[in-house]
Amino acid sequence: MRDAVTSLIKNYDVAGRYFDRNAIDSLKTYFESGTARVKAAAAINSNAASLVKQASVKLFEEQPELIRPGGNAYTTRRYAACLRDMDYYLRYATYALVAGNMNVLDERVLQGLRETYNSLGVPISPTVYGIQILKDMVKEQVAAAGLIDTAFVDEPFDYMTRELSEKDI
Ligand SMILES: CCC1=C(C)/C(=C/C2=NC(=C\c3[nH]c(/C=C4\NC(=O)[C@H](C)[C@H]4CC)c(C)c3CCC(=O)O)/C(CCC(=O)O)=C2C)NC1=O
Repeated sequence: MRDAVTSLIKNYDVAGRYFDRNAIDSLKTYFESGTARVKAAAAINSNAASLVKQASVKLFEEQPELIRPGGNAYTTRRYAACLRDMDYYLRYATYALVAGNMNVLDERVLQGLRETYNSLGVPISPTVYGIQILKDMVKEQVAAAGLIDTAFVDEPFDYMTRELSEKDI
């Protein structure tokens, strides 16, 4: 698992080089945005359960066939699995936000996920839509916590969306 700093070090170590101008600039950017990252994580953590709940309500309102007989989230067990997955996406997104690097998502969330979903018939496109709903709700939450620029919050959610959708749909 890597963060913005360890991944930079790794790249420069492989080349046997001291940090150059680019490296220093990216370190600066990372440390200057540090407080905002931590604030965003705090805003998410204190509302995680309700963010997941609200996002799933919205998903099922817009795509009610998911929770009807024949839908993949039909039955209490599968409904609960779906909410649990949304919770995973939210929690790992906060890790990636704080790390300033998406590596944790590759290693802990995305590896083998599409194959698992495909073999269980979990539909990718509504899942991706659920991740986007989560993103929008998180951004509102983070803005309400007083952060003005919330654009950086997009990255982990968009990353998971891209990686999940890539070779499928
Ligand atoms: C931490 C990383 C991690 C992830 C991401 C993860 C996902 C994950 N979701 C699963 C199932 C599932 N995932 C869903 C999710 C959904 N169904 C829908 O219709 C919706 C679109 C969607 C919710 C948004 C459902 C319903 C199942 C159960 C499917 C089944 O067993 O038939 C499974 C199969 C095993 C199980 O049921 O626990 C995995 C591994 N597990 C992990 O350890």
